[in-house]
Amino acid sequence: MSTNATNLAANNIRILAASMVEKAKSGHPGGAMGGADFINVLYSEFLQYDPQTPSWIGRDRFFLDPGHMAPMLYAQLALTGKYTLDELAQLRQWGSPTTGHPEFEIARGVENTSGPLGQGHSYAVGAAIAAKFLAAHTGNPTFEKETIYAYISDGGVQEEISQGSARIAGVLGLDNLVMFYDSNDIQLSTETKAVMNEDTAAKYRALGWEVIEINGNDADQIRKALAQAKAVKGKPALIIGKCIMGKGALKEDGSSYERNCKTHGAPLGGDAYKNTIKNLGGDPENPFVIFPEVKELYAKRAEELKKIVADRYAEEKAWASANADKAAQLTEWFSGKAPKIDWSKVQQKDNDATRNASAACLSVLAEQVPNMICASADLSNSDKTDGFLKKTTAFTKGDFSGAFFQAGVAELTMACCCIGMALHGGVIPACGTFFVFSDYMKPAVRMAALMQLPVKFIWTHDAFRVGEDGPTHEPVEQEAQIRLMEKLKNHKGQNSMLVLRPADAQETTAAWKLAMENTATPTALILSRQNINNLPAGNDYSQAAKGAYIVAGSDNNPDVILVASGSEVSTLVAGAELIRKDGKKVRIVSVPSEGLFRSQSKDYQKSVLPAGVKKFGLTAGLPVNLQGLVPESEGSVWGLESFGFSAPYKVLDEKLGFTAENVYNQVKKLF
Ligand SMILES: Cc1ncc(C[n+]2csc(CCOP(=O)(O)OP(=O)(O)O)c2C)c(N)n1
Ligand SMILES: [Mg+2]
Repeated sequence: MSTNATNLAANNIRILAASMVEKAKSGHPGGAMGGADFINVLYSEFLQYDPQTPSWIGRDRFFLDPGHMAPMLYAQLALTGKYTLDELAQLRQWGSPTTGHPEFEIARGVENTSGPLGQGHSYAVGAAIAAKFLAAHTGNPTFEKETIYAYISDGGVQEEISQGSARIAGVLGLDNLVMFYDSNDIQLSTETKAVMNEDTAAKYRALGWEVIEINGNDADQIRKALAQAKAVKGKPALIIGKCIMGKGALKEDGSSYERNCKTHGAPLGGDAYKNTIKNLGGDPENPFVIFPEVKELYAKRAEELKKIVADRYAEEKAWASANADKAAQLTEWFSGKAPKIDWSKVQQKDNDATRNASAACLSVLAEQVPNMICASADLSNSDKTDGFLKKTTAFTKGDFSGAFFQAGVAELTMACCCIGMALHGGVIPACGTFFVFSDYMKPAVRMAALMQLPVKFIWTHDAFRVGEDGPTHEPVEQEAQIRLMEKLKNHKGQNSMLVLRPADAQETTAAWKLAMENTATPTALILSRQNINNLPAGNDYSQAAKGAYIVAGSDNNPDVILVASGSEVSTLVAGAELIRKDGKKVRIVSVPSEGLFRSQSKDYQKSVLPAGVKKFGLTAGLPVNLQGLVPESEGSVWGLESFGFSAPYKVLDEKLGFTAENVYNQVKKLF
């Protein structure tokens, strides 16, 4: 590789990145300019992808963690033809594909949305797990050859999630993972030394990584380090590149503008910009240009890739013809279509806790969905993901023949790894923990929703009825928080998430069916720890698919409609008995998902909850959970207004008013 052309290409990336930000009058030039040498060597010499088929399943994947370095990625992808120069010039503008931070779009070579620091490189860990899983479960040699690259910066290393991701990558010996750390000693508001003085290399070595330290602006050292990192066996590799923030930048007086916090998040500005572009060999009046030598460099790489990809396709084809069934299955897995499941195989016990009912579903899913991966953050026997685990084995270093991912006590790491698996494609990830700890996962859930990834979140111990553990473990406001994601629309105009809180064991099967059929967004299942009485006999559970429905045994022309989700529905059923004794007719509505219900026709919504009929809602969360369904003018909602208290749950039910008697008393007040 000609060093001149390589360095020229890196400068070309710097020119484009600085110019995008200058034109947008907003953005982050400094980091992008520092990282240009690495990304350029990676794309011009190492990354294996098919320029014609960006979705090729065996491609290497590049996960960017610091999304603020978007201009670096866009400039790089312009050199490989995925963005036009005009598109670069439209950075951060309405309707432009060059959004402020990169947004997941495989066709353009953007493997993940990034912005919240720390998450991006954790997706890479999940993707590396998915590749190992697919290699073990299909035998297709292409997955053995795939390398997952991650790019992390000081901010990502400082984020706590880096500890969890590095631990997992080390424990599982993910030698298909190569991470570059852009260590430029500068961050947004300070130099890094003001906030970190750890020995990062020693830290990652202690976590089981191979660590290589280089000058991150030296193409030759980058090249050698990448070759060395790719060859490492049995552990992930970290290349720590000392990079120069704002490399090549000059101030308006012509002095150096390198290693300066000011270049982190603002245009270089005026004469500083002009001096910088000239210094890098560009024309400030016409900066959106790809130099002929750089075009040639990438044309040459495109030719090399043709050969590389042709060989890989031939290898995949040979495997496919020798393994026709598996090949057909693999195509199905990567189609993203919902798997075919025989739900009649699920055996539910009467009056069971919905977490147990979920285990019954997971047990069948483990048998019937061979590309499903289930995870737990050290609670598998309590969140009942062990229903899945009992049918398989957990991943260990060198053995990915099972399908369970023990994430350890690291909920955000677990969620991000599952997102990474979904981004990789070919697998269906699910993960479980206590609902109260969904708080530790929320930033990842939001990203899964933004990226429209069908990750399944299993949250058990759904209410104050975890009583003995006390208020630290009692979810109260969590349901209200997560249901906000049902109200938020994604870019396709769909509810950004499906959130289901089933009312009994059978409704849990219906909820899992909806979760598995939902390939468009993440799904949450909110499940009880305690046993719940079955809904009345004859209940038509298929109606759960409408988000809310009239429970069997309801009276026609009701005087009052009782509304709840989850275990509170059975409390309403008990309360209805008392209300009927007063000669009133009662309807009970189970609402596993208000979001789904609001997506039904207005006629259906009105038929279930007609206006003008008195209503009463019961929720073990904040009253707001049901206030959209029970207008103040028509009734009242009984909910929880505090963190909860420590006591056995039956005592809490009494003290907090979650009893048939209180339902009766509250409804009586409406008349
Ligand atoms: C979770 C999260 N917290 C805060 C930010 C805001 N932020 C963006 S970049 C940055 C500093 C990053 O420093 P570094 O990673 O070293 O990038 P560099 O300045 O070197 O480009 C911060 C705090 C963010 N994007 N994500
Ligand atoms: Mg930095």
